[in-house]
Amino acid sequence: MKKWWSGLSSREQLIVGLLIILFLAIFWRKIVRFFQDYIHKPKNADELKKELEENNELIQYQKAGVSRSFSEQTYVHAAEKLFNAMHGAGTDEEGVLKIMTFYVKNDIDFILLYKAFGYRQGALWSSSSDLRSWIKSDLSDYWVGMINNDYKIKGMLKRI
Ligand SMILES: [Ca+2]
Repeated sequence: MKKWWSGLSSREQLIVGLLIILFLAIFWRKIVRFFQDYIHKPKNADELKKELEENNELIQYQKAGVSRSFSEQTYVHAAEKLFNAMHGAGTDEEGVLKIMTFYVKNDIDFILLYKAFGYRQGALWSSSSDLRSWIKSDLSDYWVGMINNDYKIKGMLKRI
């Protein structure tokens, strides 16, 4: 590789360099997306379903007469939206609040969304953390309070 590179004239090196830059510029979003997916490994609805079948807490709530508001696929989708709203520089606080209150109408919904989010890494060098940690580290107490207040009003036991 090194030999091949030094065998090129400076004009050829320039052209190859420009082609590489052009390639990166065109496919940058896809490359980033590939690594993001690789890092946080989004769940699919079937994986979530399997995980929930063995969840004792969920079973307890179901016995108490609480039932889910949406399908597994919806929570997988909502978890992706949450991740996109918090991930990277800046955070869409209002977006997070909307998702956390619209898709969570009871404690079972919270468990489904929490499980769908799973443990995610913000960057290659950071450790993965759950939905609670993500929200607490990305949003101020004000926004966390708004979400928790909504849960309190709904008579839920769960809090961020
Ligand atoms: Ca952020």
